[in-house]
Amino acid sequence: MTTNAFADLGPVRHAGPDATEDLGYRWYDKDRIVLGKRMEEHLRFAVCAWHGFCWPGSDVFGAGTFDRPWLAGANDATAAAAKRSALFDFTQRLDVPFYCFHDVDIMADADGIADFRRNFAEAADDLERLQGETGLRLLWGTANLFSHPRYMAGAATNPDPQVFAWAASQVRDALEATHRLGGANYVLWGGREGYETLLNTDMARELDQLGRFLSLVVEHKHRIGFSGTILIEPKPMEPTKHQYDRDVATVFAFLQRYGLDTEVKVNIEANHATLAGHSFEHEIATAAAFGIFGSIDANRGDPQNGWDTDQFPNSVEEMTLAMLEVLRAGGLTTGGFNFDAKVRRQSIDLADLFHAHVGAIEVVAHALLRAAAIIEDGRLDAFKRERYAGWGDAFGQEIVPLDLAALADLAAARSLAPPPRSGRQEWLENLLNRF
Ligand code: XLS
Ligand code: CA
Ligand code: CA
Repeated sequence: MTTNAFADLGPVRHAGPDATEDLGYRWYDKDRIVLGKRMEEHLRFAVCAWHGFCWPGSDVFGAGTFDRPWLAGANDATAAAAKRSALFDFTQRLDVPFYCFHDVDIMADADGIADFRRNFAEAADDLERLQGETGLRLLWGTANLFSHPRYMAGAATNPDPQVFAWAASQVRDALEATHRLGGANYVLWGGREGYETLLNTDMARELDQLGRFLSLVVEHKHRIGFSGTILIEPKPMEPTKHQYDRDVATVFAFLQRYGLDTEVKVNIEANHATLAGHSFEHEIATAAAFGIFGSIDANRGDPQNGWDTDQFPNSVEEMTLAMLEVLRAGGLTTGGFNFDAKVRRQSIDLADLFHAHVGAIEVVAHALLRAAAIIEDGRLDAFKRERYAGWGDAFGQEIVPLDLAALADLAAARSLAPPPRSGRQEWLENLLNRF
């Protein structure tokens, strides 16, 4: 599967630590065994259809700056087919195993429901053909329930039940296509599932609608026999001011309330974590603690900007902290590292798309090697274990069955005076920096 667009860009391959070419991997060596598993299986990299292949480089002040051959002309069937080919060709040239899409990314868009469904079905058939030709796999599919004006007041949470039904139509088709294409996961991101002002919003009703919608999706997943994971992607704001899926902890409470906490996991995006005032690794650790860690959207925000800049990850240090939590969570199962990131508006060359992805793949691979080395070294984890060791000794065991009054009496009877102990954060940070 090749298009002329990329000419002599790639294929990108592992070229060893002393490689001189820009488009070669120094760290990412897909067959290298790390902690007993091939790097490719640890990381399960995916290219997303939307940022690199649909976004034309526009912003709120200006038109698109990218002159992409597959964006030429109207959004018709021919342009959509060219875009799908380019996506597969690019992903193959990067030697990455997976891709991800929203329904509208890969099809000729249409306003009417019958045309929309027909165009999507045609596009899904073509994806099946492309997967067969290239061996590329689908990490996840999703439906875009936020761009069309009908969704301006939400999809599942819309005050108008007709919009709720429209969203059901899109999700039914996208979920069934994901199943047919052998997708490993299905994602729901609630971009418009939130509100701007309580003056026009019945929050309790909207949350119930969202809970019902998600239950319907889970029910349908079982009805069609889809064995992939349903993932919710938390984000606190943008486009709506308050989004119901604000962060991992909020999503977990929501899942529990609607009885879905064993059915649905989370897709954690780095920049969404930081927008919520958390670190990326905090969100991964929270999901692991609740047993709902699913997948990763790898990107970064801008420390001086308060919005979703979706830049490619470029800090090995930050990624190492996240990777440690991924490994501690037992690693990825159905999930992967999807690059939900876009090049800057001035990066207009097709080569820039390659540099962005290659750099990000290298950062994640390098972080994996560092995190694995930290785990193999063992000192960091040993310190943590030792910190809680009291719970395993005689006193710790003795208090496990006691009620509050018995505990209080015991503390008084033994005149407990626990000695303060250092948390040794600076020593731990120094230890980390040695890797
Ligand atoms: C937007 C989200 C979106 C989801 C999929 O901020 O990141 O792209 O990943 O709908
Ligand atoms: Ca995302
Ligand atoms: Ca984003």
